[in-house]
Amino acid sequence: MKPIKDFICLFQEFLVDFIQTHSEKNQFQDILLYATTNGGKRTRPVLCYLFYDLFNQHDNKAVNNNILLVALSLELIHCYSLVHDDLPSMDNDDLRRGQPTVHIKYSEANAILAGDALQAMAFSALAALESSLPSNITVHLIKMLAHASGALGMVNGQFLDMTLHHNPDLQTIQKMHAGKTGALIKASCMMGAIAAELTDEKQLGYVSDVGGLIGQIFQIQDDILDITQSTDILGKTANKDMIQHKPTLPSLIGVEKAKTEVNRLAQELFQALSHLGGDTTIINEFLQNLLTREF
Ligand code: GRG
Repeated sequence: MKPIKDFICLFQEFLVDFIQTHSEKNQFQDILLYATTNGGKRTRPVLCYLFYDLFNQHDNKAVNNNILLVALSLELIHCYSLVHDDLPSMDNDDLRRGQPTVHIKYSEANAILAGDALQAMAFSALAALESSLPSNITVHLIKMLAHASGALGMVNGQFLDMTLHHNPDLQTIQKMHAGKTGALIKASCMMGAIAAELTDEKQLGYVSDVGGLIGQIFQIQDDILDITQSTDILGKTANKDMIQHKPTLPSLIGVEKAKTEVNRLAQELFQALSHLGGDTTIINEFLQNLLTREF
């Protein structure tokens, strides 16, 4: 397999090329490129690639077009969600990845349109798999992305977030997180495995467990970092949850207990990972890095 940083380089080139060939060369294309190439960590594409590589049985272990398309579909959905989340009617943020948010730089109407276009483009990326993957797998991937990103996944999580009352219980917060952040992260792991043509239900169940735990950890870390890290390092406004009186796990139980919860979930995660078999060294390393992330 290629080291993660090589995959990310290939992925960035592929993303730019896909956007340039799927939009007119005008200012709108510049906005789409701004929204997608302004320094994201590419966590979802990398997870997708790692799980693809773990289950890929073909001799050719090179990064191929198929996995780049699947990884791209996830990142396009993620970028659209960030552009819309930053809008004044949602989280109302001026800064993302250390730069002005899309609506600040290009206007609110353009940010809405860019999010819309990125969402549609994600499904074009998956539809392009038709010529090189069995059609049942292509349809499975399209259904999975629609489920994870739509009214049963990310959008519902965002709705719950926006309508949360002031004193939610832990269960409500967990449900909101599972939708808003967890659904797409879990889908990233699952879609990598499915693109590698994994069909064993038991194995897919383990991948789903691992993806679910990564999603939970990722969100709690995000909420801890919001409190403990500076705006400069985060690249987005720090202390946003407190300013907006948004209930999060660390605001409910305190930062130290939230860190203990991350450690507990991490142990569960590595336990679940051990069920997968195969060589999980690189996945382990990537997850260790994710656990100590600073932004
Ligand atoms: C607007 C439909 C709609 C959904 C928005 C993504 C989202 C749902 C809200 C963002 C709020 C937020 C900060 C969630 C925490 C987890 C998260 C998605 C963080 C951002 O993802 P990273 O850290 O971002 O992977 P980069 O910039 O690295 O791509």
